[in-house]
Amino acid sequence: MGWMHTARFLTTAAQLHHLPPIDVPEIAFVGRSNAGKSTCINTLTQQKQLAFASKKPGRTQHINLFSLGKQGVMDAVLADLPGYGYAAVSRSDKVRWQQVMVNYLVSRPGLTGIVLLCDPRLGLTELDEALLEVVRPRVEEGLKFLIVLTKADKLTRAEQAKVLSITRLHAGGGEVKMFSALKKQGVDEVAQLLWQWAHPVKPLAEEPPAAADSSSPAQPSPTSESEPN
Ligand SMILES: Nc1nc2c(ncn2[C@@H]2O[C@H](COP(=O)(O)OP(=O)(O)O)[C@@H](O)[C@H]2O)c(=O)[nH]1
Ligand SMILES: [Mg+2]
Repeated sequence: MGWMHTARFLTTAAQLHHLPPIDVPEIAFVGRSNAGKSTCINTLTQQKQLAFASKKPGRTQHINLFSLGKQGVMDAVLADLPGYGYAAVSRSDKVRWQQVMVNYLVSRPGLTGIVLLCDPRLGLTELDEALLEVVRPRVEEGLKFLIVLTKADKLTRAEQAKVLSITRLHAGGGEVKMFSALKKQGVDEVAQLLWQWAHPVKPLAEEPPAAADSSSPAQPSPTSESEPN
């Protein structure tokens, strides 16, 4: 989807309070280290340098923000949070990082949705479940939530169907989608959903009165400039 391809590096921060305030919807990508998060972001945005930006020395434990939207019209932000559960990290670093992540997920203003990346061969691990618990109150208040099961190409059709239904039982009101960067499976579906999160349809009550429609002949509107593609 063209919209996702507009992603470009915005800023990086080690602490929540160092992040700039953002006045457009923000969508966070989280997941265990090695779950396939970088590959997923690269595939969705068609830009290898984005995940590269997240890998630069000193930024591996940072929250990296990427802006979305045509030149000069940022309409959403992607936040890439470092993976958790990586064994070769000291305990104190793990605890410090978990605090940054929990603070972010609980209190970041403008956070509109969370994408949790998960390797379906592992399923939701203890750390993923802990994260689900942390965000549950915000999800109940309307925060969007999607679990992306990565590396689908490693599973048979039957295995995919099974892990999808099991994960849906644990998704707590969120959606679950299968994804393969290798086979480009689920790419358009995920991109479409994120577009919808960032561009919610206004409730009918806020639309102008429909009465004008019957009195004036309908004019075909000029081609919209805000199409996703
Ligand atoms: N077969 C397959 N391997 C994948 C896929 N996505 C990621 N991987 C591999 O999984 C490993 C971890 O991916 P990476 O994106 O670095 O994970 P991250 O630590 O969550 O950012 C790498 O070896 C990737 O090549 C996929 O869709 N299919
Ligand atoms: Mg990564």
